[in-house]
Amino acid sequence: MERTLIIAKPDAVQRGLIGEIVRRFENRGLRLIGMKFIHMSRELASRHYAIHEGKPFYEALLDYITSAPVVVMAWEGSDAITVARNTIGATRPAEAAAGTIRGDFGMEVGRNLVHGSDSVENGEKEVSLFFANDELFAWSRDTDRWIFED
Ligand code: DAT
Ligand code: MG
Repeated sequence: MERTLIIAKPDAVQRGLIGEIVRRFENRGLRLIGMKFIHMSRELASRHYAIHEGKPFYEALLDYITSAPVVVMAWEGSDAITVARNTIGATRPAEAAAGTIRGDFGMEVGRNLVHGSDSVENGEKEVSLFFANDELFAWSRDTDRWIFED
């Protein structure tokens, strides 16, 4: 099972899209293992986006992600990284396919609504950056055998 960190970013929260975003991952079949409502500090945001440090959009990205509360979630599933990235859509909403979150609700890259981890390694790292072990739950759903083959 892979793990991915999903963030409903400030614009998603402000626009009342928390439920819509959660619904899409639930519908897909991913299993929620952690969730909280936080207002990210600049320190935490800079750790989360460390790989983008020095890029022209870096400061604006930190301003945006720290501008208002967000919902951080950890989701688990087979191929969770790929499944979540495909559910979210391309980084630039203008290029995101219809049917994806960004393709259905977004217009601009600096307001692209959702974060999803981009690799198995980063999924593990990002989940542990935002969640303590006792904030994550290993549980099985009664529907798991109808969603996962093994
Ligand atoms: P993603 O969020 O799809 O994983 P990323 O990791 O490349 O994309 O970048 C992180 C965020 O930074 C992205 O969601 C929006 C912002 N961003 C990326 N490229 C940008 C650019 N060229 N101009 C402005 N913002 C950008
Ligand atoms: Mg990324």
